[in-house]
Amino acid sequence: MIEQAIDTAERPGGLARAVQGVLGAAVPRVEGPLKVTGAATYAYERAPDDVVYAAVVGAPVGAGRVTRIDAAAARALPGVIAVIDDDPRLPAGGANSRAMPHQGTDRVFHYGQPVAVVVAETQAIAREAAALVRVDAEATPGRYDAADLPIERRPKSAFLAPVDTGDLDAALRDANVVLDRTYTTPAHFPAALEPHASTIWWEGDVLTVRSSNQIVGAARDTIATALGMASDKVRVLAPYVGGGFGGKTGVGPEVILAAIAAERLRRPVKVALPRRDTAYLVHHRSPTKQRVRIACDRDGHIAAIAHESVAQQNDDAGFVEPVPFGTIPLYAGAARRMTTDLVRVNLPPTGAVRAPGEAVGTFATECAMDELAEELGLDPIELRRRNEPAYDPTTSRPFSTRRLLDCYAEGARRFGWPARVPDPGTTRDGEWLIGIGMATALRGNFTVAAEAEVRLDAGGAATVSCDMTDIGTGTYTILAQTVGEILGLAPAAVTVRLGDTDLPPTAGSGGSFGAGSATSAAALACEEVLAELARRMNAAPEELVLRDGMVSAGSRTVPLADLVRDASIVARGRSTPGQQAQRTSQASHGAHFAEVAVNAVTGEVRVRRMVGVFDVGRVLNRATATNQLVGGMIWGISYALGEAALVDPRSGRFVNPDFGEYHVAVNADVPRIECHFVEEIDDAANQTGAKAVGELGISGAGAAVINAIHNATGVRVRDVPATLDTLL
Ligand code: MCN
Ligand code: MOS
Repeated sequence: MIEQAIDTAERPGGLARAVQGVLGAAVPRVEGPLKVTGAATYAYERAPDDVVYAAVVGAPVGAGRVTRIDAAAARALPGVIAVIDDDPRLPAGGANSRAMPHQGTDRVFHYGQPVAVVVAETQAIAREAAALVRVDAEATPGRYDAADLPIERRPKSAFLAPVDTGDLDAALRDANVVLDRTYTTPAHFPAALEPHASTIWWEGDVLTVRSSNQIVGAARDTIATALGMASDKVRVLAPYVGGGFGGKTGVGPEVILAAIAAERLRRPVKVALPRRDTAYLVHHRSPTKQRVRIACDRDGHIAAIAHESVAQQNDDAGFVEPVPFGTIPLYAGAARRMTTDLVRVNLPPTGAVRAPGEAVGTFATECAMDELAEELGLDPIELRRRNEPAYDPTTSRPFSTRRLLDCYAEGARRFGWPARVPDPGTTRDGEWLIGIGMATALRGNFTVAAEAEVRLDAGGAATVSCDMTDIGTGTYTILAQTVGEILGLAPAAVTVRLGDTDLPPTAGSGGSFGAGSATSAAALACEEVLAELARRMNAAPEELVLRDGMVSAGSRTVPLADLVRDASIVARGRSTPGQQAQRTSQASHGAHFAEVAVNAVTGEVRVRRMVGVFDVGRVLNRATATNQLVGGMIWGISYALGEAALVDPRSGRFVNPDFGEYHVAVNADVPRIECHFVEEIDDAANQTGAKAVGELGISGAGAAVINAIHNATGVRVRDVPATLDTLL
């Protein structure tokens, strides 16, 4: 195995000498034909013999105690096989992890918390029977409305250490200009299109869970802990995932319930959450309240920046939305305070959803920068340029790569920013007020450990395997490209195996570290393959040139297939963050530009066009990266104008837990969106030099839309979504 910490600032030789131009190209998804012909089987699609179906029964109150469960009517329904409400491993749903057992307590943490599971011959019968289970509960007053609740200061969080440097109070006191604004964002559902679904079966004491999940290794460990098993007795499969957006990073309680049912009945069990159940059994993004204070001189040079926020969590879960994450490395200013406090509520857990921290945090910072620019009479881009730091303004670490100024310049040129009329409400098109706005995008780049195996078999066929998932992101394709690039093969000649805990471990699809880490491990495995090929060629690895299935060294050229005719080559690579990787400040960057039209009569907002320019290190695949970033920009439109998960403060129930009333942007809301790159390979990031992409597009995108609304109307929207009533 080739193991390399990311310290060397040296690209693997094979990648450095790559000649094919396969990596980076807009290669169409290699698994695309399987998906459009239905041959790619998702978690719920295979029906093992003898399969039965599970449905979850939830608590009918938001806080209190379950006093009695009467399943007689459910059991009497033809087709019902079992109602299980007595297993000590039943998950608690809300407390700690959603999968962990409630440990004998009858306490209700949140509405819809699982209390029983119904198993039946069909899905329809299981769901009907679940509705027939009578759950009696004693309700106690619930904490549902954050406005009335105490604030826990700076709770411990793995994701965000509070920042407090310099003398903030003095800087705020002494500055010529101080902006002090408060912004709010509501709860967001992850809203993946594919249901949270699993097919689960036992073979002896081995449990197999075919599940729609982003991170199979972590899922295996969670399931094993929840059921009191050894991890090596659990196998999790997720070859295809129809979106996750953070909601599939953990294990839902329905997985544990179905595993318990499968064990008791000795039959395979399928379970899929109805859309409305996802509101309670999947985590959501916390609502936030954010106060941003910026102190600067009359030329806009920032002396102090404070981004203080309050998020929500239930009593037991450890996750804290890292709201000011994106502000930490962004703008200059010696005095800095960035914090998240918590309000504890009786609601389902909050968790990572599409760029935790940055998605909603940049909304506040980037709108505040727009407000500050207006107050100073400065162009919003010029204000940002004046505050572009030479090194990380919080940690003082050097940036690995940062092309933010180029993103502004390129975006401004392509969008036509110089034509902007700064006075709001002055550009009209009939009854529509027209405005443009911009905002910065920033998403941290994390280096994580990953392993991959590469095999070359007789005939020259290559296979790359790891437990990474492809959640719509393009993992299959970029791994085929990485291996194809180094071994001189077309991507179609590389088989990619993913989403199986029996394969080499990666950190999965999360935190936008999946692509960089998995491709790095694959590139390192290819190095070992190259070394072996060189031995078989009696040449030095540096001499090899691989192209179109041929291997050359000096004047000799032989088909790759000939070199592996008698013996396959199998190699493993492992990429780990080294000290050097931790010594730089790493992020992906971008600039968003939006044009909106606001109807002066009705307040309706139409986004007319958007342009984004991004710095993501090496672009692994121009098509899939564009697809990711445009998708993120659409999520920006979505939270600026529509998304809000609302809680009934009397019951702790979500008022709008379905796509009928939880409004995500749809085709009719989305204009022409352009995505461009400022490419610079980042050698401190990982071996392929690829930085985060998946969650970058949403960061700042909503702020660009909101800033454009201000330019169109003169109205400052500080509470998203910007609904009609706020604009009239
Ligand atoms: N990519 C690239 N060049 C880079 C980095 C990435 O071309 N320098 C492209 C590749 O196609 C890669 C994709 O972007 O497959 C995403 O890579 P990366 O940024 O590393 O993100 P992950 O692979 O870790 O995927 C997870 C990330 C997260 S955390 C969320 S949330 C999210 C997202 O990706 N959810 C998604 N994108 C999503 N896309 C879809 N369709 N569905 C989701 O649920
Ligand atoms: Mo993404 S919210 O980190 O899965």
